Amino acid sequence: MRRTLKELTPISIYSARFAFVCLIIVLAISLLGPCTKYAQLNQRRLRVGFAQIANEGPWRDTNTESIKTEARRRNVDLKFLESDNPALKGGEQQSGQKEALRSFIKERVDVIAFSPVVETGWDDVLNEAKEAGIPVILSDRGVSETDESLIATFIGSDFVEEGRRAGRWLVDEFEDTQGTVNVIEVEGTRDSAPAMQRHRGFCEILSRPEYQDRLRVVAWVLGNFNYDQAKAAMRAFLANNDHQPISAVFAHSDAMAFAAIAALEEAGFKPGTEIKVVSVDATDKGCNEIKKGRLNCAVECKPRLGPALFDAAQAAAKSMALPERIIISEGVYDKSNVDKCGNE
Ligand code: GYE
Repeated sequence: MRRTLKELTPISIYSARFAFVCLIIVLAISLLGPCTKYAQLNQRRLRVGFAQIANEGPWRDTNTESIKTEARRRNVDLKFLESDNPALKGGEQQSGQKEALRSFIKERVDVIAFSPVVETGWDDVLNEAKEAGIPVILSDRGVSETDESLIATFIGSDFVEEGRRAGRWLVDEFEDTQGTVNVIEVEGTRDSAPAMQRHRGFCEILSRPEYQDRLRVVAWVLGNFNYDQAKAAMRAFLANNDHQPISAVFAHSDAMAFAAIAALEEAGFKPGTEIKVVSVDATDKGCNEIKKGRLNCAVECKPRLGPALFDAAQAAAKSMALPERIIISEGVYDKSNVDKCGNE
């Protein structure tokens, strides 16, 4: 039997009102639900975990400084862990970086960022971060063979284009040279994104039909992005090289170019004049080497990623959509524009 409001006893009026108020509260909570996390985020500091590669030279110094400075500037609670042995090869550093990532997952940071020392073998830990609901940003180096949903975004350079730029500079430099120019490529960490992609871009230019036979890579020297290792490898190559006249060196990083320059000088060559040297990075030290005339060209790879990284981290923490790749625009420096080198 249906009863009108009038017929309801005071008790049942109260319970109907109570039920109504409860309904409103439940509705309000459910509507606010998705926003409360962000409201909390606005009230407390953003927690970001960053797993850095071991410091292998001036590029990494500036990169780390940029990340730490920007975190301080934005009052971000940054947990910064870095591998401590730059002599370790890529694969050997990977387990330490994974441990760092797992500690961030355990601490339930808001966002994880890292610079993967090598390109492959990250899927397990990336899946763990995804299950924990923590977005992951790749900083400076990328990963391959990975489900895109595991990564919020990549921030860094177009390494293939950097390799192409180095190739184009050398091709132009030797435009009027008769015969084939022999080049040594000093390679960064095997299986790392910058080494593989810079190599690919460089070869792409050298093997273009219009440049065929102009330049040829006659030896690959493994420097592991490390000054000491590059110097030892370059010394060993020069000591055993009694048959190939070398006219150019392409080093995948400034630090390895400095090592090659030192080994060439020790062996009695004149880097910069007799042997042209091209590197990637254009760190302040690289720009100075151009001024000194021992380095001929530095393809820029910007290390100051802090501001872009924390813009992305703040957006990722709020589940905002980010582009798959955030690519930093970069230049090429040689003696013609060295005054602009290292300005950013
Ligand atoms: O070019 C090199 C460093 O990952 C882009 O790593 C970075 C590279 C940089 O060792 O100097």
